[in-house]
Amino acid sequence: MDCIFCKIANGEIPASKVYEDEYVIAFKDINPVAPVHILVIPKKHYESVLEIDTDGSILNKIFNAVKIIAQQMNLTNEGFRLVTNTGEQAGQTVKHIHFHLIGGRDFQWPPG
Ligand code: DGP
Repeated sequence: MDCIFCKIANGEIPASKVYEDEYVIAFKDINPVAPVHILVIPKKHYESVLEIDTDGSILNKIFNAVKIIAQQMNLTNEGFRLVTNTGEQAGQTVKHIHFHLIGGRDFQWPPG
C-alpha cells in the first residue's frame, strides 16, 4: 500500500520524530499551523476513525502518547487542541488516521 504515514512509521521516509513506542509514533507536521504542530499516529494502518478497533486499545495508546507529548512540549498549563479530520468534507488529505496536536497560540471556536 502506498501510504506516506506507513512509510514514516517504518522509517522509509524521514520525519522529525518527537515520540515513539511499540504502537504509536509522533512527528512534526511538515506544514505547521501553530508553534507546536505534531501528528500522532498508530503504526498500524487505519484509514480513519471509522476503521479504528472498537475495543479502544489503540486509542488508549494514542491518548497516552498525547499526554506525554503535551507534557514534553509544556502545553499542559496553556492548553492545546487535538483534532482528527475524517473524510473529504473535514479536509482529511492523508488516509492514515492521524491526530493533530496543536498548541502554542490561541485558537478560535468554531473552527473554520
Ligand atoms: P489532514 O489534512 O488532516 O489529512 O492532515 C495531513 C497533514 O499531514 C497535513 O497537515 C500535512 C501533513 N503531512 C503530509 N505529508 C507529510 C509528510 O510527508 N511529512 C510530515 N511530517 N507531514 C506531512
